[in-house]
This record gives sequence, C-alpha cells and structure tokens, in this order.
Amino acid sequence: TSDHLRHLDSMAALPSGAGNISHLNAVILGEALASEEHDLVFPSADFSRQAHVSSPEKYLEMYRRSIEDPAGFWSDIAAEFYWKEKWGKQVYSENLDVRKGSIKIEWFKGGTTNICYNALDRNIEAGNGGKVALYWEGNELGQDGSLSYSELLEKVCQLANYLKYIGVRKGDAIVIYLPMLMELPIAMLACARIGAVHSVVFAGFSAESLAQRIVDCKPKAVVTCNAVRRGSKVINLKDIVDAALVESAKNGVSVDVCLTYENQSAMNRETTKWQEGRDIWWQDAVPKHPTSCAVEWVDAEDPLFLLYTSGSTGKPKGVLHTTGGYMIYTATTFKYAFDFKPSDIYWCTADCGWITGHSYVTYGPLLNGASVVVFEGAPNYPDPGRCWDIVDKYKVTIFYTAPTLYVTRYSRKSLRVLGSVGEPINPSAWRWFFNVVGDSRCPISDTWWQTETGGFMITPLPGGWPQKPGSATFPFFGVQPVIVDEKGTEIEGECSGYLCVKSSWPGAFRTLYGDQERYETTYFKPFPGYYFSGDGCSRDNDGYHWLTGRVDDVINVSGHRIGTAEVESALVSHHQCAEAAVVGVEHEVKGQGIYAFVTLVEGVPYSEELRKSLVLSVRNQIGAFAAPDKIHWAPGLPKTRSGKIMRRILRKIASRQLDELGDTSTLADPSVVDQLIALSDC
Ligand code: 6R9
Repeated sequence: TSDHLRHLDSMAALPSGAGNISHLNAVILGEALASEEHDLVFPSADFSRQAHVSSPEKYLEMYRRSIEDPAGFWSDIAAEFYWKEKWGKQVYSENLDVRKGSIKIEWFKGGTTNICYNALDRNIEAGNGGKVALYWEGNELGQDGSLSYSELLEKVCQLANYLKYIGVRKGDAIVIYLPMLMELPIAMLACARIGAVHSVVFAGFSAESLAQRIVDCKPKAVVTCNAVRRGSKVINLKDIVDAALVESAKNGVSVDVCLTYENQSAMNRETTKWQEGRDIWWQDAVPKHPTSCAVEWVDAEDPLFLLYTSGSTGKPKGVLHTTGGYMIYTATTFKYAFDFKPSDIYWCTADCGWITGHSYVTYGPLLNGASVVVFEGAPNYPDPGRCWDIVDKYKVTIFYTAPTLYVTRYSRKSLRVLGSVGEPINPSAWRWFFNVVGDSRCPISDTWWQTETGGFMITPLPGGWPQKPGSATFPFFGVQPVIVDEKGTEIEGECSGYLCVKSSWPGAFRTLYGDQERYETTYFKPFPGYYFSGDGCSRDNDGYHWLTGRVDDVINVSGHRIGTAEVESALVSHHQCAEAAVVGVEHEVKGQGIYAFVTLVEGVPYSEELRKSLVLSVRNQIGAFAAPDKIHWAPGLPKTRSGKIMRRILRKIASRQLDELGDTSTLADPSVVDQLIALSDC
C-alpha cells in the first residue's frame, strides 16, 4: 500500500502543478494543451469542473480510502445497487498467496442479487423505462433499430421464460454464438436473469473452436442465428454451429436445443439447413412467452459467465466471473473512467464475443442506465468513414475503441471522451487520436485491463490527472499494481518489469472453469503473493504506468488475443506440416501480426498452394482473425541442444532485426539461422 501511495503523493507535488488544481487551472487557462515539452496533456478546466473526479486530490482521496478501507469503500458503492439480501459480515475474503494455500477471492459473499435486475428493472423503477437502452446500427446503411429499457426488459423476459420452459435452471451453461445483433445482449441478460451461466463465443471463431468450448462447458442450449452480413460478405453461422455440434457429439457432448434467430437481412429460413427436433426458430418460440419473468436471486459468488481466452498453451482457458463483485466493478469503472453522465450516448466498438463487449457494451453501461450503440457491421464498410457517420448519427459523446481500428480524417463535434483498449497505444497514435479525432478537446481513457480482471485496472480518470500520451496513467480505485523483477521482488521508483497486482479487487476472475490448478499455476505461481498479468510495464518518475506488451506467448492482433501455441497446433494439424513456431511482429494496421515458421514433412516441397492451405488450416481451426500474415518456410528451426525452440531468434528474424540476433552459439545447429534468413522472402 504505502509504496504506491508514496508514489502518488510525490506525484501530487509534481513541478507541473498537477497536484494543485487551482495552479493547474491557472497553467492551462481553460485550454487543453498538449505540451511536447513536458509531455503532459492537461484536461481543460471546463471538463474538470464537471467531472466526477475533478482533480488529482480528489482521486488521491478516493484512491487512498479504497486501499486503506476496501470493505468500506466498496460496500458504500454496492449499497447503491439492489440486493435482495445484504452480504455477510465480511465484505471480502481473499488469499492470493500460493504459499498459504489455495487461491480464493470472494466479494459480498452471502449477499443475494441479480445483475439483470440491477441493469434493467432498477433503471426502469427509477423512471427511465422510456430511455433508449440500445441503439442498433446494422451492417447496411439505413438499417437500424432501438429498444428502450422497458422494451429491452420485455425481450429479455420472454427469452428467459423460454429458457426456463426448455428446462434451463440456475447454474446451467448456455453457449451464445451470435453477431452484434441486439439479441446478443438480450441473450446474455436473459441468462443472468435466471441464474444461467452464459458463455459467449465470438462469432468469428471456427466450428472447431466453438466445439472445443461446447465440449468444455457442456451447455443446455446453443443460441445462434442463421447468418450474418459482415461488410460485403454473408457468413453462414448456422453451418458453423451444425459442424461444431457434430464435433462435440463425437466428444461425448450433445446439445438438445439450438435456438436460431432468423436474421432475414442475411438469409431466409427456407435456405437454412435444419435439424428437426433440435433446431428452433427464435421468432417462432420466444415471442409466445410472457414479457415478465421473476428474477432468480443468486449469491454474489454464484457464477455469471464463462469466457474463453487464449493463454500460452494450446487449450483456451474458461475465465469464470461471478455476480456481485463483477457487477459493482464494471458499473463503477464505467462511470469513472468515462466520466459517464445520464445524457451521454455511448459507443464501444468491441464485439460482445470479447470481454470488452461483456463489461463495456452490456453490463457496465446498462448498470449505469446508459444509452448504448450496438454496431453489427465492419468499421470500413461501405467506406472508411462509417464510424464517423455513426458517431454523427447518434451524437455519440463517449467513443471507446481499439487503437488499430481504421479511423480517418475528421473530428466529431458530439464527442466528449475517447477510450482506447486492447493494446499499447503509442504516443504518436495517441496524439493523433487526441488532436484529430478528439479535436484536442476530449480526454483519452487508455484503459489497461484483461479478460481476467473483469474491468479497468489502470486507466486515466478524465478530468482528474493530466495525461501523458501513451501512458495508461494510474490504477483504478482498489487496484494495487506492482512491478516485479524476475525474482518476484517489487521494484520501486522509475523501473520496468513484470506487471502484477497485490490484493484482490471485486471484478477479479475467480477461477478457470474446471481447472483451479491451471488458474493457480498460470497466474499466481510465477510470482508468489501476486496476481501476474502476463504483461510487461514500466513506471516513470512521476508514477505513470506504461504498458509494454505481453511477456508470454500471447499476441494481440487488432485487439484480439491469440495464443501462439493455438496457431501452432492448427498449423501442425495440416498433414504436410511437421513443426511450426509462431511469433508476433509489429504490424502497421493490426498492432501485431502473426508470423509463422513452418517445417514441412520430409520430401514435401514448399509452394504457394501449400502456403494457402496452411493459412486455411488456421482459419478453419481457429477463425479468420487468427490467419497468419506471413508463412516462413523453415527447413530447420533454431533449437537449443535440449530441443527448445529459441523464439527470441525467430522474433528477430521475423522483424528483420538481423543485427540483433544475439548469441546463437548455444544452438544445436547454428547454421539454421543463416538458412532461415536466406529464405526470408520465399
Ligand atoms: C480488455 C482486453 C488483454 C491483453 C493485456 C494486454 C493488452 C489491453 C491494453 C493492453 C496496453 C492497454 N491490453 N488493454 N495493452 N494498453 N490499454 O483487451 O482483454 O482480450 O483479455 O486482452 O491486452 O496485453 O494483457 P484481453
């Protein structure tokens, strides 16, 4: 605690005057100022004046309380939500130290609540039933819709009743494989209402990947749609689900119900392949059910959802989040990091298939009673100006996106706050986002967090601190980030190392589904006493945090998290591929690109045709978003004498940093390096 607070205290005494709001205002004279010199970007006085957190002092005061008295801090916030029964005497209990036994995190245990009730009924009871909850913008221009809070609740209840009717009970899993239709958040909320555990699978995943997830969580039903238009393409999702269900059945998991939404703008029911008995049209079945549905009150620690994410081994991890802590955490982070006000129109470009869509399309915003734009299409269809058309059309005030999203040209008048997520944003991209998109007027919340953390961990609070382009700044309330060296020793002051977190926060994941051991091994054993994020981070003299990217074998392509091991196993499943090693390389558009070295089965010649079929193999096994950008034919791979592939060398070859190859003498066969370099342009 104290180290971190010391940092912040010294920060409050910054020479720039950041610690003194009147001084700060005097410095900036009400103007936002991007100063190249000290690299500090101050919020405008107008912005700060109206912000929830209006000064560094205010942040410090709240932050200090959140660390010194987490129970008091979080229970005061939790009390603003509806609880059927209040939590027990202990607000939270935790063990993050593997040396002291099993890892355990609990918040608000004994309290009973329902996140769907808090997101919908609670807002309606407060008089906001007529307010728009969801604006929906389709793939095609002019295709749109909206639902008020009351209308959304009715839709959610009908589906919840249908799910109960087919026998879904509290604790049962439901797999949702839908594109960004309003039916996606509807399905999530319907599960939450009846205590079922949703597992949304991003609709860009292949049949294989979907099957793997179905086999792991054994759902009572799969919810999907027949097809979707994305850009100029039509994707037949139902075919993918059919194939996945065949595959899961082979692995002993059969699913009785496949509820299918007829997405008429993409495909009619007449042309959709159908399995009588198992497949049910949403439009035929769901609207018959009542528009109100009693809430299933669940314990704060009952599971809310599973979301599979990539790690450094081939098998995806089922990240499990529970109800109460996640609810309080997503709502609070949303409110403060975006300085949310009821008059805001909020758009997050993430898909609900990823954590950003869970926490900041569905739960966080709706818990705050926000009006949320849900966009089905692609950001560059029909042209690269689409995002700005949407911002103008809905008068979006808070725009949250990934740095690699294709954004062009204009600033937009309605915008007030910008958000960035998914990968480090470099200072020049930051300035561009700030100056061009935000017209030098909108603070940027560069939010660092992960599927595992449930919500924002390190993020600016707009209006609070001055920003530094490219820095995620300071921890959110209740979060104690620490930077450790290889030995797991905390390092202080200006430093760089592995980013860990000391002590729990309400939104933390509670386990990996069915694999507590992997949970502990991956996240808590590397640096005993801490949660290890897998990211590298440095901290500057002023205490600002700078994320430097993954330090494990996970790569980040356009904000999509992909394990190199998953891509490798997809490649070697190709009958002509003997071995594969995948690394991330810098990519102008996607942030990171996927670069694959492949060794072929003896006697097989490398050809363009083979390259294509290797790429196809990854598309089929994982999904199009994981397709390698480059296949590099490798007759041999650089290995140590004990047979370990030296990825460090492969990374250098992939990024053409040939003068930085380092020591290759420990390789079993150093000549493979020259051979690989010679084959670079094949
Ligand atoms: C929310 C999300 C998590 C990984 C994380 C890190 C990277 C996310 C970032 C960022 C730098 C940011 N990441 N936000 N890196 N600055 N603002 O993306 O979750 O898909 O689990 O990915 O993304 O490497 O470890 P997830």
